[in-house]
Amino acid sequence: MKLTRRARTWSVATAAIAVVVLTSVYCAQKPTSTVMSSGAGKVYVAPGTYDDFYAFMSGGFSGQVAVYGLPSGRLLKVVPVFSQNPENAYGYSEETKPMLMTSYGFIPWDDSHHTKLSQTNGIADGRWLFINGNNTPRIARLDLATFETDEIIEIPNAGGNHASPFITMNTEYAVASTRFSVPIPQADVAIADYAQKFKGTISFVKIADDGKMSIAFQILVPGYNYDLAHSGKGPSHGWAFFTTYNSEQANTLLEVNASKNDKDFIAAVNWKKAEEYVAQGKAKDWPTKYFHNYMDPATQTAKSEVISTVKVLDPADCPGMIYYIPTPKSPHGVDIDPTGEYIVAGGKLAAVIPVHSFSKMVKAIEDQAFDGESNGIPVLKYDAVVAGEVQNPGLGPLHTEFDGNGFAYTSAFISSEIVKWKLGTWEVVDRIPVFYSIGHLMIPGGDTMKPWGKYVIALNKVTKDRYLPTGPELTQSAQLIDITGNKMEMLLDFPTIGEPHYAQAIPADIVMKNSKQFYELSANQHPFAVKSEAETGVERKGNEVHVRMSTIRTHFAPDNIEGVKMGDIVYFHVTNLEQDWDVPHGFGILGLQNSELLIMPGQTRTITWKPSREGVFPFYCTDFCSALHQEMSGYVRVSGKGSNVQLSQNSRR
Ligand code: K7E
Ligand code: CUA
Repeated sequence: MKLTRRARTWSVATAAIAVVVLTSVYCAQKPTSTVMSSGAGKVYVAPGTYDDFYAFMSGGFSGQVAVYGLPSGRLLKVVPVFSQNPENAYGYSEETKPMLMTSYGFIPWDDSHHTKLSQTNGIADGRWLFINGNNTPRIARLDLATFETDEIIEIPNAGGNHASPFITMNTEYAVASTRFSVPIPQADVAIADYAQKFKGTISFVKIADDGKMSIAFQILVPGYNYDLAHSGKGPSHGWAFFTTYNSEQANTLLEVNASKNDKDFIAAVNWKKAEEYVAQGKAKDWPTKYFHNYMDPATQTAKSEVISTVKVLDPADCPGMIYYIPTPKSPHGVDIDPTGEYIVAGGKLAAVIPVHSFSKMVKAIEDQAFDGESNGIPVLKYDAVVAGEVQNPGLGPLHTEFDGNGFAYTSAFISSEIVKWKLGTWEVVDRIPVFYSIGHLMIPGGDTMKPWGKYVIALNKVTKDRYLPTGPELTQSAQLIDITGNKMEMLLDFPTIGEPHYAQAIPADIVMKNSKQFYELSANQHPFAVKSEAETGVERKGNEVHVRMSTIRTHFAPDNIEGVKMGDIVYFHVTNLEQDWDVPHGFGILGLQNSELLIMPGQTRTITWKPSREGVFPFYCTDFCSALHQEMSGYVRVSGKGSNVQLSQNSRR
């Protein structure tokens, strides 16, 4: 019976694919493979066994990070970063709301593109994951012991934090630059004055030994668009590289007006020199306002600091700090090979992939091999810096990663393929179609000094005809490709959350050994924490009712509360008394306007509720925690404003 049904499903699916193949513009590239292809064994992770890698994919406009296992493509967790998430009350609970505070107010979403793992000696170390908020400029840090967002810092003087957060090889800095130039400092000016009044900034965000971020300094740069970045490594450690487009400084119809110049630039920034200039007092303290939000580990509550000044360096005062490398044409990605010598640009409108040489760049600077300057910044001679050009690299090259064996892999957006080429000879040695319109690609460790290789993942923008249709919006998609042989081999398609721009992966054992199983109840210093049911209770402060509640399999304490009145705001401070792995409890009450709570063992979480009518309101645990989960419930009685029902509860049993 089962088999028959399955066979029928397959034949329907096959017929559907046949129709699509006949009608699709992509049909020429469509492979005939099915689940029975040779890739199946290579991605099969048997039930009860683990994947080899964690892959951290940006969620794009979902503002989240999605964690997948490789090679299976199984979704392990979605971590909310810039977006509120009612699944676990992130951004709704009183403890996490401050994480989303910015100088623009409370911003519960963002467009996040680039995940970056912390590094030690140029190798991903599994401590933290960083990710940018593009729209409201921010950088977040996730703690990989808990897979939770631990810190978010706002980037001032920026008009979109796209080229971010590109970590230096010992996690000294996360570098970031503004995608859009804007008046800096912001001002009410005519948009037509773009070329005179708009500027960009490049920011260096210092990362302390405990992970804490602070803005060390910013560099004021000409008003181009700064697209992507990578920090140097090995010999190029101490430098960071940023692509630019719109060196035309157009402020309208950029598709035409920012595509005129044959070459734009890669900005090469000597940040060690910048540090010296800061130490010499060359930076000016500019008034500004930005938020720095971080989890206080003792109370498990996010705190917001508002910072009112930032150090700004002007290249005019700082010779030798920044150079432009001419690069065809409107380059998107800039990627540094594992040796730190080659600087690969993804010139999305260029016919070749230009590869610059770091050592030639240093020599060109010594020799003063300049081609004039652009808005005060010296422009190096292209021929003095370029190491080679990859011919026939596919149309619309965007991003490059490396396998550590001397090969580079570049995504080509327009021709929907990954092109493999050899560093040094620049010859293309293999290419594979991807489905469709690839943006980033990712090799585990593929932008570090020690790629783990094995796979390349294509992160695709379009999936037309690859999956069962789901209405106007189709799933986003990743594809897993084996790169262990001479020829790339397509293994697996799997859907992703949001739009995955970039991703990073790391061997599982580096991360899983640090994984936290629960929070120590004895270390919980939350002001409304309870360590036992004896400490639970209710308290009125004006129209605020504070409930100190505990939860443990399989009851709440208290579970009957009376004396709440219309006009009150009830704060449910719920402590999960469990000290065991994988036993969160939930909390929801009829008519709760914001979100349920999900409370990890040992943690205290607070949600507020404003009763909207008189009556008796059930609350219950939302997470099926035990055989008596359905019994985990209680009632709150809400009386009229003038009622004389006394505030009471039944917990101290
Ligand atoms: Cu190419 Cu935002 Cu890194 Cu997307 S970006 S693809
Ligand atoms: Cu606790 Cu269900």
